Amino acid sequence: MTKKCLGCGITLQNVDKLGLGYCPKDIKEAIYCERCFKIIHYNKIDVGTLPKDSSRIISIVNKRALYVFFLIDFLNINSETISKFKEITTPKTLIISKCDVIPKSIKLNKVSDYLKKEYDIADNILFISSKKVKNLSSIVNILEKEKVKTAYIMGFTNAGKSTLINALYEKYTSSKSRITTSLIPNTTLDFINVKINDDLTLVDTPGFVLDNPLYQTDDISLIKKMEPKNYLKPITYQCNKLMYLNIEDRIFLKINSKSNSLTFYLSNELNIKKSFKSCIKDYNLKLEIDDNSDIIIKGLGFINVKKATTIEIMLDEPEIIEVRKSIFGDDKGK
Ligand SMILES: Nc1nc2c(ncn2[C@@H]2O[C@H](COP(=O)(O)OP(=O)(O)OP(=O)(O)O)[C@@H](O)[C@H]2O)c(=O)[nH]1
Ligand SMILES: [Mg+2]
Repeated sequence: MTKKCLGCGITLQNVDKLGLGYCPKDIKEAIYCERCFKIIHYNKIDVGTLPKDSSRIISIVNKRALYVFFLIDFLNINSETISKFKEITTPKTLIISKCDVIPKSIKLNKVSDYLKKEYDIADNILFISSKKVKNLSSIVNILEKEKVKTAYIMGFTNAGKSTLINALYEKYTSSKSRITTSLIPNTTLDFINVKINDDLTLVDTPGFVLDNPLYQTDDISLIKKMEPKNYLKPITYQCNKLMYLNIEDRIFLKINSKSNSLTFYLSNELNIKKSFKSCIKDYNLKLEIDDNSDIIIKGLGFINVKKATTIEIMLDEPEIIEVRKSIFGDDKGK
């Protein structure tokens, strides 16, 4: 009989030391694989994860699930994450996770209206924080209303799916659930059923991977910086003449615009430098921006640009950039 790891859902094995699911103990006694043990205790891994076949996960869920909660964290709202949400054909709710990092001045109902309109979403949208245990009961209210006994929790890696399941488990059973959570991409490796009570089972699922080289890196220190830990403190740069901004010496912007302002909604830990002299020669992307638009950097966040202008950008992965009408509408959602 096979036994699965409590932390990541992978089948445990004690044959292949370098393979997923390896545990040095007798499998009968084991609870976690070695990879989960290392993530939990040392926050590190040395076993690569499987490339995630997102169409397989979606087709399984579309066949099996009666209800899906799809998590997207506030800084990761973009066409790629929303289009995955739309591939789910069962009844579903979009959950904007980690709302504890959204600045208080932003009106969530306005963001919700914007998402419905701009991304053409007809489903429920909830804002939750598993860390601060905010709004979690609304998830259960939906399940009770819809009379659903099993719900799948889906989304991109690091959206907070496993943290949400652990938080709900704790809230409803007063004991700890022990699914492994971490910033390491693809912490959860397979489906995990978590019985909350006789009427409710939640199913954790492996996260999708953004088509973003910043995420497909072994450089966990960059991923740690990308992840906001507290309220975002948006930084505004007033632009009156040719100005250059660069994020972490990886993304370079050239802004040639008078009386414009750019506000960065990124993790506070990312380093942004401003200068009036370019430190690079060429730019590989030229964006024509309309009044009050957001430049999205997939996986990182976005930059709100007040006035129409042309912005040149240099980065190794131009495909992670997209432009949308400001998520705050005309009044910054305030
Ligand atoms: N600020 C904040 N951070 C959160 C919240 N929920 C999860 N996180 C953090 O986000 C990171 C990823 O959380 P996980 O629950 O492992 O994410 P996941 O979606 O299960 O990721 P995969 O298993 O890789 O698909 C962890 O560092 C969590 O502590 C939240 O509500 N607020
Ligand atoms: Mg997980």
